[in-house]
Amino acid sequence: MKFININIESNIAILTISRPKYLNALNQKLIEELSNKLDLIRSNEKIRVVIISGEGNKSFVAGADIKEFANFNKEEGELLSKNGHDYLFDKIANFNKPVIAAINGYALGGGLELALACHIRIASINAKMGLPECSLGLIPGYGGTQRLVRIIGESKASEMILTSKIVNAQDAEKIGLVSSIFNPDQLMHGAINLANACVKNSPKALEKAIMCINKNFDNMGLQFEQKAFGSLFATNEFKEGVSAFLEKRKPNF
Ligand code: DAK
Repeated sequence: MKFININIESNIAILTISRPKYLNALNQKLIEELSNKLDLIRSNEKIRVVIISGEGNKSFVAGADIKEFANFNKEEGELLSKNGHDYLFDKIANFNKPVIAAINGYALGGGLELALACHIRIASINAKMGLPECSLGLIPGYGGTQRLVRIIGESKASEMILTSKIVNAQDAEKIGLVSSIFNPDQLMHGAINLANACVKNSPKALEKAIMCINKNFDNMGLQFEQKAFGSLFATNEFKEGVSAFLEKRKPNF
């Protein structure tokens, strides 16, 4: 199965997440493939910037694949969280080149967390973003409780996480969740313009700047999040939340 398309345009690698039937939800194979592609890009000096987007005009990534983790227990949940961090989310956050998320529709749960791990986020005006995990009996497990707070501040982040609120592109720009918004047909053009602005700069300076920007980030918080995430897999509320999604009904907590 091939879930990631890669296009190289001069010094820019455009990675498109392609599982449109499921709104590009992240399963383990997709995470592994994206991780492998990033490993190849890391050591390719010709590539100076990465853009990540989703296939189609409806979704960037609608979250982690709920069907895949529906029957996980606590240990499997914790392991899934750790693997996701190591293979993908931390890899992107600490990447040696700028990574731009071009959010072209739904960025929910793990999908928004993927965008939060990127260094720059832009969105199309039809994008919708949120961390609805608490509505499934879970918490954001791929760094969302840490990175969202850091990016938009505790007040707005707590509101989004605790109410499972979904924000539109205009509000996301206002609160600094994305740096700019575009008409859908202009989004990739906007991302490439940003990428070209980075390409003009010194690659070594960009790598160090990313390291410095990340320096204050608290890894203890991420580890704590992994444990808390895993522990929820042992609860009946998680089973109810996920069953409700699969049965297309509202959960009864
Ligand atoms: N997982 C699996 N399938 C998904 C999905 C998802 N996150 N989102 C959508 N799909 C599937 C739908 O089930 C449907 O499949 P079929 O029923 O056709 O088989 C297909 O994609 C089309 O979706 P809809 O028919 O629902 O499309 P609508 O336009 O009606 O609605 C929607 C679009 C985005 C509002 C809706 O699909 C939706 O609410 N999706 C779920 C959004 C969500 O709750 N996302 C957060 C998921 S929880 C972890 C760390 C983090 C996480 C997990 C693990 N570890 C550390 C282990 C993160 C968790 C999440 O991301």
